[in-house]
Amino acid sequence: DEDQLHARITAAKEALGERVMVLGHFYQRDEIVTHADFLGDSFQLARAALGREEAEYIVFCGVHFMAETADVLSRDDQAVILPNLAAGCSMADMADVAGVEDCWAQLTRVLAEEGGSLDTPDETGKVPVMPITYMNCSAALKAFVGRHGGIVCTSSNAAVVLERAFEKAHRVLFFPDQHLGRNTARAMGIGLERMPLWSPGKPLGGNGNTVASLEDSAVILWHGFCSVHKRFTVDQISAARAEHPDVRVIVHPECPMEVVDAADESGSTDHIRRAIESAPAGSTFAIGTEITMVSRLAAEHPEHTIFCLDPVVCPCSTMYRIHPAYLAWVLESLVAGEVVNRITVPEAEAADARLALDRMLEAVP
Ligand code: CIZ
Ligand code: SF4
Repeated sequence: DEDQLHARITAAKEALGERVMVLGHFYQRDEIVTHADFLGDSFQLARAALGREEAEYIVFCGVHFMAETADVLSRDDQAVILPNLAAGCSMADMADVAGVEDCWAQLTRVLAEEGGSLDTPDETGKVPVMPITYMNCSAALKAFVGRHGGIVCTSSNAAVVLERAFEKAHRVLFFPDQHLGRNTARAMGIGLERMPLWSPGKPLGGNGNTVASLEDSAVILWHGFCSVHKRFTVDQISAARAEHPDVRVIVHPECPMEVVDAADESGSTDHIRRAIESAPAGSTFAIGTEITMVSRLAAEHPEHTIFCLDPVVCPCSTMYRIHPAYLAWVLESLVAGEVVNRITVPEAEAADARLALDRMLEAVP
């Protein structure tokens, strides 16, 4: 049962001591978070993976792309372990290398008619297109971005990364999350008419693929989305305001544009956490992000009223797959000298992915 699992995890962690570091994402369940040496968003966790030199094992309680990123950034002799290999991310799965290569090839053909190549600077010194990927994607895609001069971003630094990109590129191809791309670009003053949507497998300019030419575009948006954040609606915000006139509505930028518009502010999970921690006691918050995190914030801050915008509780199903039984199993295996569920990114791919991650860390130190 739950108490037994808690005791087993605690004992295994104690036996391993400094040799193991357990990382927990904000969306992980409380029974996991209580064992985390470090809790954070994907960006903070990527950096935490760099931080603990004596750790031989990094047990990543989050989803697959996050564990891959930790492997890319950590030393070769540090093993990154994902307690349940079935913990993926449906948004990350919406962009694969074959699809993005195909997009790149089609855009190259469009450009070839105008003469040039996508990642070769023109007479202005800028490249026609720079690929930008949200952290929520496979290491293979980060490698694609690295090879083509692009940058990784997270929801806490997307604006800074896009600014940096436009210093060196006329336009960007942004994947996998259309909403983060659209919300960030719009906040920079880029008009919707300059943000065509790329639907993989669809012909240029047809069937939902609104990219007709490069000419008028600034941000080409990949069609991907987060199934959790896509559920939030403007009606939910109206209902929250009707019931709590003083409510402060904060949503994650993975939410649709009209939801971000109707909210008081939008920001990363860490932004949400800090906004709540710095508010005067007695504040009321309606939050548009994953329920597990919202419930934890509500429990940690009894001085405020905090609730999730979506009344139908819907956790991220893949984050939820990190059950304490898996954490107990991987830790006990380590105690027994066996490394299970190790996530390894091939070195050539890791080297290219690191280029794209390093450009982010350089833009946002
Ligand atoms: O939706 C996610 O998976 C988020 C917010 C990840 C992260 O921590 O940036
Ligand atoms: Fe992926 Fe959305 Fe879950 Fe985050 S909350 S891991 S983007 S499905």
